[in-house]
Amino acid sequence: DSSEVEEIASYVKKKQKSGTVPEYHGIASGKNVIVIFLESTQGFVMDREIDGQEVTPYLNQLKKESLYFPNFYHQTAQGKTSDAEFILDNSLYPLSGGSVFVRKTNNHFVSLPKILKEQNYYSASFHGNDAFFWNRKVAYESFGYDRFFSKEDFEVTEENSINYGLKDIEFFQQSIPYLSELPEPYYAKFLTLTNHFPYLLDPEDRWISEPDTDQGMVNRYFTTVRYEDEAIKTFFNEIKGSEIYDNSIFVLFGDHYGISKSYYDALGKVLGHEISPNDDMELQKVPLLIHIPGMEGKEITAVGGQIDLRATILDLLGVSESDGALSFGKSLLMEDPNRFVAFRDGSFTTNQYSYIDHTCYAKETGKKVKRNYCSPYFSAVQQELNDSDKIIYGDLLRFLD
Ligand code: GP9
Ligand code: MN
Repeated sequence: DSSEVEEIASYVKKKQKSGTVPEYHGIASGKNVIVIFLESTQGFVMDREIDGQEVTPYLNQLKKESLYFPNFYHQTAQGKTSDAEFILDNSLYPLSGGSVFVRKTNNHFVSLPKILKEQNYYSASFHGNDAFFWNRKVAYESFGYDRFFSKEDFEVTEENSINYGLKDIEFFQQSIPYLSELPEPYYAKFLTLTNHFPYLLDPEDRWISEPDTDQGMVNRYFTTVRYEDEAIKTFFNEIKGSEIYDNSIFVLFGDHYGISKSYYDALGKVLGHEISPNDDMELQKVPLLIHIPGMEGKEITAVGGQIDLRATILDLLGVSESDGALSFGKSLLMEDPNRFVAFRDGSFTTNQYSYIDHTCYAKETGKKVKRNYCSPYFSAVQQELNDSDKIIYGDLLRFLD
C-alpha cells in the first residue's frame, strides 16, 4: 500500500544523497539525449584485436573523447533487450521471470519519457524490427513515448536486412531524416540489431577475419560487433557538423551479454584463459560511453549497473526526478565507495568483491575469500530486489503520484 512505497522511496532518497556532489551536474542542461543500445555487446570487445585488427576501432576512439565507464555491468534477466530498456527508463530491477514489457504494462510507471516531459522533452524510440516484438508498442505507450519508429517506418528489403531486421548501417541512415524532424529537446533511443545471436552477416559486411575456435557462434560474434562499430561510425560521421550533433549528448551502452556460458570453452580460447566464476562476473561488464560534444574524455571507474543510467542522465541534465518517481539507481558521477551492483539472481559485485553462488571472491585475485567481506551487502541487495518486485507486482507507484 502507500505506506510501503513511501518507505521504499525514503530509502532510495537516502541512498542517492550519500556521496559527493558531482562536478558534472547540469552540464548538459537542455540538450537532446540520444541513447544507443549496443545489441549483445560485452565489455571484452573494447580494445581487443583479432589477428591484429581492432574489433571496435570507432568505439575505442570515441571513448577517449567521452566519459567512459570501464566497470559498468548489465543487469538484465530473461527479458534481454526489453529488460535493458525497462531498467534504463524506470530504474527498477527486471523481474526474475519473463519481461515487464509483456507482463506488467498496465502498471503506472514514472518512466524517463514522463520525467523529461515535465521539462518539455519529446521522446522517441527507433528500432528496425516489428513494433510488437517484446510488446514494445504497448510498453512504450505505458512509459510515455511520443513516437516509435519501427520496421513499418523504414524501407526494409531483402538486401538491407539480416537476421531480425534492418541492418544497423541502413537503420541509422534511414533514421537521421526522422531524427532531424523531432521537436527539440528530445530523448531518442536507438536499438541496434545486427549484432544479435546467431551473429549472421553478409560477406560484404565483414570487416575483420574471424578467430578460429571450434564454435562458429563465437567466431562470428567478433565480426558482427565489428560491423556494429562501423554503423556507429557512420552515424556519427553523418551527423557531425549538423545541429543534431551540436545539440545532443550521446549515451552508448551494451544491453546484455552476447556469448552465453555454453560457449565459454571457445571464448576462453580467444581471451587466452579459462573462464572462472569470477571471470564470468567480469564478463557481465558492458561498454558505457557518454559523449558530450566539446567536452574532454575521462575514465570514470565507479562500479555501476544499468540501474544507475537514468540517475546519471538526469544528473547531467540537471533535472531532478518527479515526486512520483522512485529510482534504485544512483548517478555514476557521484563518488561513493560503498556502491554495489545487484543482479537478478541475488549475486552482486562491489569495487573489491563479487558474491557469486553463495561464495565471496576478491575481484583482483579472483580467489575465494571469507564470506564476511561480502556480508555487509547482503541485506541491501536482497532488500532492493524485493522492494523493486513489490513495486512492480503491487503497482505501487500509483500511490506516490
Ligand atoms: C529484437 C531485439 C533483440 O527486437 O530487441 O532482442 P533480444 O533477443 O536481444 O532481447
Ligand atoms: Mn538484446
